[in-house]
Amino acid sequence: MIHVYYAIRDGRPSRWAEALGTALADLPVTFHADDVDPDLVDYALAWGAPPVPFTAMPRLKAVLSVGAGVDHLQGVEIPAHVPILRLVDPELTAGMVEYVTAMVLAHHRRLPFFAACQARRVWKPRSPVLATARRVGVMGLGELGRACLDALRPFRFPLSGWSRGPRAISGVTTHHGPAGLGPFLAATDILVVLLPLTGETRGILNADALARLPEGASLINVGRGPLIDDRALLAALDGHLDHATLDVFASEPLPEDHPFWRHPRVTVTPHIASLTHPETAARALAADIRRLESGQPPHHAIDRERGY
Ligand code: NDP
Ligand code: OXD
Repeated sequence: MIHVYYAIRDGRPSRWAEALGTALADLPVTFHADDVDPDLVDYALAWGAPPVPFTAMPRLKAVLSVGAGVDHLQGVEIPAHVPILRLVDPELTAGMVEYVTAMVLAHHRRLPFFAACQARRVWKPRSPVLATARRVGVMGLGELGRACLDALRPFRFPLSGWSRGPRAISGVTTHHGPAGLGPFLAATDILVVLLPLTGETRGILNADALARLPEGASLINVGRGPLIDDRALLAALDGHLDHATLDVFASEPLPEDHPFWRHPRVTVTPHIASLTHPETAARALAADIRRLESGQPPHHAIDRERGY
């Protein structure tokens, strides 16, 4: 028997039980939501600190993040031999592509500016910048960043990207590492932030980095809130930056008194850029469970040294 434990304090265990039951229908699987015997657990679904410590599960074969990011497990003790698997699901990718494409086009066509004009009943036509002159840069060239670049290609924006190591992507100017960051930012009019939150990326968009963005640039953060220094961003929005669309925040829910809520150059969405659907995510996670059960390495284990 394979024992899967829903090690998440809230959420919808019954949806996951059904979805995993379907995805692993040919295997003998028992799903536990509450009152699990830690001695039994083979696989734990995780989002944040678990109700029962992972270190108390002697048979644990993997911790499976129900999201693409694994920063929610920072500080959670997980034995070194237990792999941490993250979610790579075509539907999660599709959701992110929809959001990023919608927001890049909204920034390109200055929809936040026209919405502000409408609120004041002001008729202020502005000639749109040609797409071929609007440089879009994506920070993070992983599963999600690359898919967003693919979706943006038909609009004819000059595209660029930045990653940790070198990446070659057809039709995209790529930069990497600390040395590549300044030149990348300096040539970006619409910045899409799709980095994971790690020790290296926390606060990466500080005042110096934001100052590299050209006059009138805007940014869309769908990675994680602490990638950006909030105060530096607010200062930049009162200066050379045109707009920020923020889906993720250092503290979620965004506190009621946070200046982002009322800032005229900020659009807030409540961490909905792409949501996990248990029905499709279970298929993706089940694929790695199968691999582990048949003695093969999983496809989506993170590198614990790098943190993503
Ligand atoms: P991946 O792990 O596939 O890709 C991560 C990318 O970031 C890689 O290109 C990697 O570089 C780059 N990177 C990591 N560290 C650094 C660094 N120090 N310097 C430069 N580049 C770096 O992640 P995904 O694309 O699947 O997901 C990205 C993030 O999106 C998630 O971690 C999560 O935080 C966020 N997310 C947000 C959602 C939302 O609803 N807002 C939904 C889903 C995810 P390299 O290629 O060299 O390894
Ligand atoms: C994720 C998220 O990481 O929902 O999947 O943010």
